Parts: sequence; C-alpha cells; structure tokens
Amino acid sequence: MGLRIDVVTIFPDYFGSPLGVSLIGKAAARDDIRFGVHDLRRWATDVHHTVDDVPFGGGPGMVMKPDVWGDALDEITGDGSGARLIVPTPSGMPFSQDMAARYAAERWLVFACGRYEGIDGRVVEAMRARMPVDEVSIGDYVLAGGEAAALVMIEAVGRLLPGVLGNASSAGDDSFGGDGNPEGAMRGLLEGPVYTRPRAWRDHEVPEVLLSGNHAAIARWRRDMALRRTAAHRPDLIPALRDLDRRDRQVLAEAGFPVNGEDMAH
Ligand code: JD8
Repeated sequence: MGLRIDVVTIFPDYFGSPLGVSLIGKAAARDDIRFGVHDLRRWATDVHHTVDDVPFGGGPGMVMKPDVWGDALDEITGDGSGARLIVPTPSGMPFSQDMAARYAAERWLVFACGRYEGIDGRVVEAMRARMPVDEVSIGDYVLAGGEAAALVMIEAVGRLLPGVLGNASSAGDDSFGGDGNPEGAMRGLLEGPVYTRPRAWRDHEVPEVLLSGNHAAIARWRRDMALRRTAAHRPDLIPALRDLDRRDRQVLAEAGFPVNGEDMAH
C-alpha cells in the first residue's frame, strides 16, 4: 500500500497538473502514492466561505481562521492515527534530504497550506494532541503561501519511494545524503557538471576524460569537480566533509580551503 498524501489549500487547482505529470504522476497512476487534494473553503460555513479574519494584536494582513482549519483537518485525518501533519511556514524547521527520507518512510502525510499572514497558531497546538505535527520551511525566502513548498516536499519525498525513480538514477547518489547510506561517495558534496552528445557544441568540447572509458579517472574528475563546485557555491558544507584523501585536500586547497591532515583517510 503506497504512501497517502493529503493536501489542504484554498487553491486546489495549484496541484492539478503537477501531481499528474512526471515521476509523481506515474507513481500516482500506479497507486504508489495516493493523493487527496481538499479545498479548505468546503469547511467554511458562512455564505462567503470566509477562511480569514483580522489578526489579534493588530498588524498587517489577515490570519486564517482556526475553526475552519480545525474542522477540515478533523474530517480529513479522523482520529489522526498514522498521519503526520506538515505545515509549511517560513518560520519552520529547514527541510532537508534527511527529512525527505524520513517522510518517505511514513504511511500518511497531510500538508496544511496556509495563505495570508499564516494559520492561527492554535491549529498546530490542537492537532499536536492527536498526531505529530512538523512546521517546515523550504528555504530562507518568503513565498505568498504554502502550496509551492508542499509541492517541493512532495517531489523530494515521492522520488525516494520504491520503484518511483526506476533506473533513471538511484537516490543513493543524491548530493545531500538522506539515503541513510553514510558512505555515499558524493555525500555532503554538490554534484559536478554533466554532459551529453554532441561532443562539440558551439565550440565547446566535452571534457576529454569523460570520453576516455577510464572509469577511475572519470570518478576522480567528477569528485574534483564536485569539490570545486561545493567550495564555490556551498562553502558552508566544506567543514563537514570527512575521509578526505590527499587529492581531495589538494583540490580544496587550490579552491581556497586548506584542510589540515587529521581529515586524512585513515
Ligand atoms: C506558508 C502564508 C505568506 C508568510 C507574510 C508573506 C515555506 N520557505 C518559505 N517561505 N515562505 C513560506 C510560506 C509562506 C506563507 C505560508 C509558507 C502561508 N505565507 C506569509 C509570513 C509573512 N506572508 C515558506 N515553507
């Protein structure tokens, strides 16, 4: 029985095609993932289907009403058994590959997508009495609502489910780990550049080593490129690197990151 994913939102059409195409769409068609998309306004009882109101304590914008959210989540999650509620918010825990892997092992995920200034804080408190609730952020920038964040998390989780990736590529070699395999060669490193035919394009050649058939040299080149790209784009990841061999340290030193000896391979 595949992973169940419910999404609650005032913009159900936001999820129409994204959940119907590509790997996630195929997984849904095979029932590897079972989606439910719910329009929050269904639980707004007034004639205008109002889901927001003015913020207590004043301030800009509007806040989403607890009673509407409470009724919606109560009906969708029942006694909550087996469900994990995920509330996207810019003030949440940072989403990560490890978190994606943990969510891929769950049976039932429910995403509460807020809008306006956010959802009344009592909803999370109330739901925590019945199920685990995670407030999660996908990054340090401000979106207008939780829908895009839910889609990002659904894709990151969906591709880790058995049979979803097929032989396209194995999640085992994901950059940011999260595959539970501490030995992943590229663990903690960004991926280097990739190339395909034609060999020459607009006077740009494919790096010769990739055409050599020398797998050891190719693996070494790819690791060098991953180290350089990580040093350039994510210097914050460098201190966490472990088991660096002499060549790794030389490449990092050239990239401005002289790492000392005790990181030598044992
Ligand atoms: C949920 C409402 C908009 C946020 C006033 C702009 C996640 N990484 C992320 N950035 N932004 C969000 C996010 C934004 C949301 C909601 C997630 C619900 N908004 C609000 C507070 C400031 N407006 C997010 N995950």
